[in-house]
Amino acid sequence: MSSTRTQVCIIGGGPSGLLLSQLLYKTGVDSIILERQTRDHVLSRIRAGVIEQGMCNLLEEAGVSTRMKKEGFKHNGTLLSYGQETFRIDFAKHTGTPVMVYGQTEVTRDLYEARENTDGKIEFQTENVILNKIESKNPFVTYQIAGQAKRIDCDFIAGCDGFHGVSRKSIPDSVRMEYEKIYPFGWLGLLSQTPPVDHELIYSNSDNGFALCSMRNENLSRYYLQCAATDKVKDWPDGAFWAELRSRIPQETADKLITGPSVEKSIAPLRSFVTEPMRWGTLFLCGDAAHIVPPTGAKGLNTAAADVHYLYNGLKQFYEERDQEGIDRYSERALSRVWKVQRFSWWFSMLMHHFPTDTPFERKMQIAELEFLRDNETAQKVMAQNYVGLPY
Ligand code: RFL
Ligand code: PHB
Repeated sequence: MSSTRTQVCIIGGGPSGLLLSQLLYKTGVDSIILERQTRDHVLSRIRAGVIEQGMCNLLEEAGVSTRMKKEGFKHNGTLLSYGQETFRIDFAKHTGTPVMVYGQTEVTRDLYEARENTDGKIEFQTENVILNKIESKNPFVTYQIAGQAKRIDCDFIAGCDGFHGVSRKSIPDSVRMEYEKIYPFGWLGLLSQTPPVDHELIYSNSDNGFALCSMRNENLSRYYLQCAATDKVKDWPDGAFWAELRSRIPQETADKLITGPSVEKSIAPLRSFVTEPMRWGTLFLCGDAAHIVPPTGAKGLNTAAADVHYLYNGLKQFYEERDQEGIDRYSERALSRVWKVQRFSWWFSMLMHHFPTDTPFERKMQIAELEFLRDNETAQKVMAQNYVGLPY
């Protein structure tokens, strides 16, 4: 078995793992990333599109914000619609802070390039990753690449391997608490090389269900439809998608919609999930490995970045000052913010979707809440503060 040593072994080469590795590199801490897939596979996943200011700052600190600043779009508000009614939540007025529209795929590409330019160590196509002795001072990770057994000894392990990874399950069942809510529908996403229907995002609650009009750039649009949890992509040819989208947005907007062939289409389930604690011995969970939010409000990637912020600062404090306070309080700090973001994503999801069990009363409640939000500046401010991102 070939073996090596690093300070922090990072499981997962998605945005959490890459950002943590790049920030650690900047502060002189050595890490190795183990990624189950190929680089191309990771970069083929179309996911989040909205980045909070806090994450933008972290990307800047990591030295990977040049392209985002050039090609990303600052949004100072978002539109909410129900029936034929549309109103705007003004981020600039209520918080003084915009959000950045720049795809997760691009963030990940920038991070891979930065790691490659600085001789970052990333092992792709790792199999059978096992976390060993995580409760001791001498943890190690074993894995295989193309059948060859390998071992990494380290000080700490960062579990950045997403919802289906191995890290979370390495925390004993007896200490791990999991909180979950499954929503009885999914989101069908479509990417098309067409100009966005509006210069801002539109979240729409219609009689036919939820729809979202989003974008990546002037000629790349991302649209979503609430769909049945059992639907398959093949059930939704492009024509059916566009017709359904038109029926779920106000007529004025539907009239402006420019359609075209899809370049990607996928269905994501909706789930709220949190695991506690986020640290066990030398293992620290980060991002989707520890929690999932429904995408309403675009918080998945941003919450992953907030975890990276707390963990990176804790590790920096440990290596630079030999002070354990940051790592000892990592789980508590991260979870305090995670639960607030869970609340916002849950609230916004409940407000905007149709639930199969909804009675006409629940529908009336949604409309009353949307009208309250439309007319009440304080409610708009609360929404804006959550949408642009809670402080770290
Ligand atoms: P990721 O991106 O899932 O990356 C984890 C990485 O770990 C690898 N991995 C392993 N590597 C080694 N050994 C193992 N045993 C491993 N098991 C897994 C995986 O291959 C992967 O590369 O987690 P990370 O880095 O924490 O980043 C989190 C974000 O990706 C996530 O929060 C968001 O993308 C969530 N999300 C969305 N968020 C939004 O804000 N807006 C969206 O529109 C949006 N759409 C989505 C999404 C998540 C989706 N998933 C997870 C199914 C759409 C989908 C389909
Ligand atoms: C996206 O553009 O993919 C996106 C934007 C906002 C969301 C979810 C997804 O709330």
